[in-house]
Amino acid sequence: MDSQELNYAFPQNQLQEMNMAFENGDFLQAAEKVKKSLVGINDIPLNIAVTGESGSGKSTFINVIRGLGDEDEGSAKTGVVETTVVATPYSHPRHRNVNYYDLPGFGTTRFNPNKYLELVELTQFDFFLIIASERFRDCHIQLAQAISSMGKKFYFVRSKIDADLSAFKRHRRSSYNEEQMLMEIRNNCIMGLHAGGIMCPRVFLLSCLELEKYDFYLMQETLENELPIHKRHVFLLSLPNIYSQALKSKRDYFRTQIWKRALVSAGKASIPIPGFSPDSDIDLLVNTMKEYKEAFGLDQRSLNCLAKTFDKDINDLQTVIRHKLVLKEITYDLVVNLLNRRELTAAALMVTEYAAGTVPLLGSVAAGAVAFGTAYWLLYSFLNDIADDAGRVLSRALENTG
Ligand SMILES: Nc1nc2c(ncn2[C@@H]2O[C@H](COP(=O)(O)OP(=O)(O)OP(=O)(O)O)[C@@H](O)[C@H]2O)c(=O)[nH]1
Ligand SMILES: [Mg+2]
Repeated sequence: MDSQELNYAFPQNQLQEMNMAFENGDFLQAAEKVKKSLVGINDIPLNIAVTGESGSGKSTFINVIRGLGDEDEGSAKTGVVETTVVATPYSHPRHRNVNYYDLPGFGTTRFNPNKYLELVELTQFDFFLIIASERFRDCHIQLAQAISSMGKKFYFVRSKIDADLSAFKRHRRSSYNEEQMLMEIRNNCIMGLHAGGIMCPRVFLLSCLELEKYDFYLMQETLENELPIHKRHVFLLSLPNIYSQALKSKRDYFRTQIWKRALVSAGKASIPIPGFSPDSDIDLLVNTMKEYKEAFGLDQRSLNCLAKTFDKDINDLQTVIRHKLVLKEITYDLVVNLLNRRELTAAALMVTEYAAGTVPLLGSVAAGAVAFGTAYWLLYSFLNDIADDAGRVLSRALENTG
């Protein structure tokens, strides 16, 4: 490992952040301070209201965005007959603090948006998603205006794009052009909202049957950018792993957090083993590694779901996993074994030395500093392996899906 690699693994901005944590204290005080700042991402509420006309695909969307199929446990009921009659919260299977509220569908005639919105406690929502299928209608404008006038943000989702495209394909055989069709649909929605006085509306074209296509990534990016920073990561981590950018964004986010977890877990260390004392926080490392595995969809439940979504065999998906550790159950004993590996110790010493160049106080508790480097390198390399394998599994799942 050279300094360039170290600089990549532990960028200067994170070292500076860590230096600031040491501002008024030694190693143990810094670890204590960082521990307090590690607000569980699972404590930050994110409430998203999903609304739109009956049958537009609200419940289906709520299922797919939570990585669930229509028949999975905890899924919202969907169907061709009207199904959702009261606002119902559906929490994310891994992030219970992320709730999608399935609002009742409304009819397209004699729609009274204010009366409709009285049914729900508006203030609790971070934003609204208006789901519309087929053509743009007056009720969409009225709803968008009512939501905006109450000071809430909305995003307009034009759903069932797959159905539109196949209809176009059938009817305009010789002149069919997918890009052109998508543009027409998008412009129709934007112009409709403009006509209703909504400036710069955010419009996304989606298909719940092929969520990874069309504007889903654009929607993810836009929502992420427009959410307050503390909610941004909660949202990102709750997204399904169905396109490679989501994997990359998750990996980048987790990377920025490694030094904090490593510092806290090493904060209790008093003698090196060769890094960790029995009272160091190995559980934190165990939980962090489990969290990575779930966030990247490589736990059994998520792999099953992915296999189902893309109609693939789970065993086949697993054949592309290169890092053996990724398939193992993450336990306390496994982590202790890993911490004792010689290769890890050598890398850990380099990380420690490198970090101490910017954070001199890191060495104030010598064993702690070694434990820090060990934990850092363990999490860093595991995260890389997981992200790498998750990418490979996704490519396999997407093979031959068109
Ligand atoms: N082709 C296609 N069908 C979809 C899509 N999304 C939903 N559907 C179908 O549309 C029908 C209605 O979907 P729901 O999710 O139940 O619609 P809803 O908006 O929750 O309906 P209500 O609860 O009655 O308001 C179901 O048969 C879905 O399978 C999509 O993206 N593409
Ligand atoms: Mg419904």
